[in-house]
Amino acid sequence: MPLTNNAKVNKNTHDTRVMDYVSRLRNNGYIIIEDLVPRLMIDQINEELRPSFHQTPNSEGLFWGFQTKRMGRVFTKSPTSQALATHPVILGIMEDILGPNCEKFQINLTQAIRIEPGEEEQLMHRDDEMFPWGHPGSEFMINAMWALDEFTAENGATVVWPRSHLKPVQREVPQEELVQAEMKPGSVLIWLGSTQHGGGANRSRKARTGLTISYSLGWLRQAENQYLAYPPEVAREFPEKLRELIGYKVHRPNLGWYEGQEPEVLFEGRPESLPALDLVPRDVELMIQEYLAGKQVA
Ligand SMILES: O=C(O)CCC(=O)C(=O)O
Ligand SMILES: [Fe+2]
Repeated sequence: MPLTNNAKVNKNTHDTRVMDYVSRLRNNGYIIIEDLVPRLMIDQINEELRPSFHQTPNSEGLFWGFQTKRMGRVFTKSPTSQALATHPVILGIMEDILGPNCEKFQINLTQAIRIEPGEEEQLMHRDDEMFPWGHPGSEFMINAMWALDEFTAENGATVVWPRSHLKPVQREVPQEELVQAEMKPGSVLIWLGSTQHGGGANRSRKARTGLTISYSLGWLRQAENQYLAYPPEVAREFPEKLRELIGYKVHRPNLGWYEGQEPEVLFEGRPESLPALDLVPRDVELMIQEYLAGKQVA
């Protein structure tokens, strides 16, 4: 008998705004939500990230570029960015699309991306290409790119191929179908893991900065190793929802435990030995109870 919770129903919040975003996202493969957070919050995030950007060398790779800076561990570098990750509209969208295929979705990575002048257009790709298992129609992950700067066609706004999530992946893409996510700071571009896109070329004189926070099914490996990025002594300071999203909560049944317990026990120190617990969903617990009761009667 499988211990997975197939009976799970969609826990959508039924927020009509979220439902409208979800339907556009499913149709077009991407959406832009204008001004989702105030400009002041973005100013604060930029301020917090300034020293880290200053220290970070350019990325080195044909895919990640040579005139681009990329930084992980963003929640420690910018505490204010934590609220972007747990924004209720974003979580509502993730719950609706990823929720039905996992017990809980998770954060896949954080990356602040600064495309410097002179950077070329990134290879068009799907973010879910790292998962070597095609499963058309079900999304593994979804990406949210928060504009920390003005995103313009000239400075490298993300290039998106609308509706490409409905087609096989291809590198030569029809230029006339591409759109660029021009948006103001505080707006967010969201695209499906199966939507083809890439960073734009920066033909301006100023850098373009964005913050990606992506989410994935809770039973997949995360791209950015969240437990190394945020070990228990760091994560214990985070809000509870964020700790859960980065993985300090078991994905039931039985994925991600520490000594058979919820990893959050580590926030209280490192106990020498602990009893292993059944970490299964309630319906599985009931099923086991019923099975054992039936055996006793027989
Ligand atoms: O920087 C961007 O606009 C997009 C970057 C991207 O898609 C990636 O690195 O996977
Ligand atoms: Fe990407």
